[in-house]
Amino acid sequence: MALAIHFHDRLQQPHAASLREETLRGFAATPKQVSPKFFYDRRGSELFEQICQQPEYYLTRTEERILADAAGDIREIAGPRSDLIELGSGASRKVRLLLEALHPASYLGIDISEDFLRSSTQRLAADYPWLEVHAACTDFSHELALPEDFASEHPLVFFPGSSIGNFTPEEAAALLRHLHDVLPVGGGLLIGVDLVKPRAVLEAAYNDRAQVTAAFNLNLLQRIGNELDSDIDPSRFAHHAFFNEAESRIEMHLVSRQAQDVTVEGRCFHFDAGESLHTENSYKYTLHSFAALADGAGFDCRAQWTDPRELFSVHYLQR
Ligand code: AVJ
Repeated sequence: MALAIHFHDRLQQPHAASLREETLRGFAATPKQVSPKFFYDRRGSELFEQICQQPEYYLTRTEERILADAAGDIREIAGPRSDLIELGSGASRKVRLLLEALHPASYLGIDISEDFLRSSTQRLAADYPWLEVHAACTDFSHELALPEDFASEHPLVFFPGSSIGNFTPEEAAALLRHLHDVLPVGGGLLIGVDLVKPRAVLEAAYNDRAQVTAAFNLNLLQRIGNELDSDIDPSRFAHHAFFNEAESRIEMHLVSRQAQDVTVEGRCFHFDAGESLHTENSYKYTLHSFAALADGAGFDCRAQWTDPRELFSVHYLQR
């Protein structure tokens, strides 16, 4: 049997070019920074899957539990749906619960990591022969362009994993507003959002004992070394992650272990000893603060689910 994946190359982004431009711009900025979207080359996507299995990283496990428990509710409140669109689909594990609960006719996975997207959508197509599977490799952080032959009257967008946390609240509001505007009336958004909690629990999740998160963070430098003309040496940097309570976000940094000069694409950048390269923000919301954000973007907040410890939340928003 042929597994027909509709792969929408047309939507592809010029990755190499944007990595080059954004790295040069970020290294020249004060403080130095690079966008977390560049974590996800193949190795980075694999490391992220490993992070999700670490005992300290409660997010994935808890979200899966919430979705499994809420599947019946979700079917009642959000279903029936003809098309399911997943943003940041990664390994596409959690969406299986929704595919089984909602039984949509088609699925569109959108992710920035191309080969990861290909293999995970292929597995979905193999496991769900009744499902029409589409894949689009694109950076949806600026604009969500849907393939033309994916016109959908009853779409449900699934945005799991608290990936919305990578955006500042202002950017998150703009992204939600954009999603609201591209959805037809009645269209739904099911979104996973990590919650504020005691510092020790948050910081442990981003400083796992097996140091997978450290490897994930440092892999960004490896990627810069692999894909760009650069002499950057990851062993000269250290992983640093902490909760910035005033901003309600985990921050991840790569701290220069020594004073050093790094060359990228013919340009030289100086790092002082202890100077940091800011690689990620992961914002944490309360049930109330997220509902207010969604409401401000024009959505109708129809339902929220959480776990007994209120570690994580899933929200159903409707246009
Ligand atoms: C995919 C953005 C939700 O912020 O928890 C995991 C990425 N970074 N460990 C998160 C991540 C470090 C993750 N998100």
